[in-house]
Amino acid sequence: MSQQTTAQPDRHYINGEWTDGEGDETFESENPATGETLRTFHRGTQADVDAALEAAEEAQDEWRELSHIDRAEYLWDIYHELRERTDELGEIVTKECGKEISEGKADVVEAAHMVEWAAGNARHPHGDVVPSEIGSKDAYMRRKPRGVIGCITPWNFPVAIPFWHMAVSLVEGNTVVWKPAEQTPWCAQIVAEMFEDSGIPDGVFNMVQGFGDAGEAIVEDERVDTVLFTGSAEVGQQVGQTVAEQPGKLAACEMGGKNAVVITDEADLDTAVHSAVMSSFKTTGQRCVSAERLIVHENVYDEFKERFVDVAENVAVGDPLAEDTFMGPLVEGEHKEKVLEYNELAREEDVDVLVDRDELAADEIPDGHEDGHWIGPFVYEADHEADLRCTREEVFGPHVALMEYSGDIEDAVEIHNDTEYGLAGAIISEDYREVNYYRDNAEVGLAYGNLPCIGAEVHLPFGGVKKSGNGYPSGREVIEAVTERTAWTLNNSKDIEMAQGLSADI
Ligand code: UN1
Repeated sequence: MSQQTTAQPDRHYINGEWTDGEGDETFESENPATGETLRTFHRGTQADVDAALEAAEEAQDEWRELSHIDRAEYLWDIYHELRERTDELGEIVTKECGKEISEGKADVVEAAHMVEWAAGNARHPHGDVVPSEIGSKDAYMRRKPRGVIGCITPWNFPVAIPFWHMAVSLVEGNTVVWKPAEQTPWCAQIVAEMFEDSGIPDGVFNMVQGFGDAGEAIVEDERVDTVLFTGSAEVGQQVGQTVAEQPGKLAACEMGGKNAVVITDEADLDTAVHSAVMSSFKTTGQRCVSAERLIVHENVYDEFKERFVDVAENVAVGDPLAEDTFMGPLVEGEHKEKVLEYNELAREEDVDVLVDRDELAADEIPDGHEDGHWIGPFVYEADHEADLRCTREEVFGPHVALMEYSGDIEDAVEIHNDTEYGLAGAIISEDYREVNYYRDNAEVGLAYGNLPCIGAEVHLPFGGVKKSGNGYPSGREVIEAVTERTAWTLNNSKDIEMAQGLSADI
């Protein structure tokens, strides 16, 4: 594994070379649990993105000539490395983004699954062969790579999400330019080292470290054929707009949510409490699929509230490297400020606060972790009818509203869907009619029954509706965003016969 043993900052990986890039600024990555600086990196500029795109374009012709199986060979090497180094890399994920250690490792495992899926598909290709309406014709669909794929990824899954974007793109014959999140550059450095070790041809994979300006340079450049973006709704909307102004370019964006779990009066309350705690507090609420609304039937409301509040009061917040920690810190100080502001907004909006762990008790913060970005659960009761900002806007933290409903499943789903977002959600009920009603009517891309609304598997589509996204930059659906489909029709006769009864007489 790379150790930053000298004072030299880590570099970008462009055209098969490690480079300082054109800029002279550097930035640091921080351990959010301790505040310590982990490593220093060169900050990418537009000129670096330009060099990376030039390399990616150059590499296109030879890369697309290889078979899927030959391209997948490079990814199999990476797959084995991810598997062999899961514990070590999981620890680095935890150190750099603060997720507790089982989550750090799961991030690496999810990356391995994605690579396995993409590379495995090379041996198990699917296609469309369709009968022509004319007996003497054959017709089928051929996929071709779109070209250069720009990948912009978030910090909360710093290993898995880059592979969501890149594994399928590369196997399908595209070349990539990747701008990782500025909060997790060390994880990105290691991923880039894996590509280097795999011996993938120069220019096929390029990585430029940096901030939003480097991401913007990718989105704006006409050499990029598809942009894959996972991140905030605000930035995703800008990406979508910029790309829409460039004819022929595509964007697949997956953004945030104001996700909800519906708990009906047919729910098993053990399942309900467990699912709600996982949905709201795992990853300290920092998944785009995390739940910030719990919609609970009046008949079970009081009992659920008592049990949920009890767990929220006691759930272990602390050193993410310790095995018994449930919630690590928030990713950075600026983000903690934002979450605290939303908690304050909720108080100003006059909700009933049930759990307030903004200030952790001194004995909850482990020694040596005083500078971490700590926060505990914030739980409150809010009336859906009151239409409060705190129940409408995404917070991305352990901030959750309990909302009581009366009536039947239709009433619950109406509240569930009354949001601009539509990423993930869950229903907890033992009544299959309610569960099926939810499945068919919940306006979300990821719906769960008797489960938390987090924890998707990579071989399923992952994306949202409404403000949560305009495509699927993940799982098997990436193939649609990174390939052109040519409809190929071949005449097996000497005569030309046309479809739709069109006359071919001349
Ligand atoms: C995210 O929420 O930002 O479904 C990604 C999950 C993970 C991926 C989450 N597999 O919870």
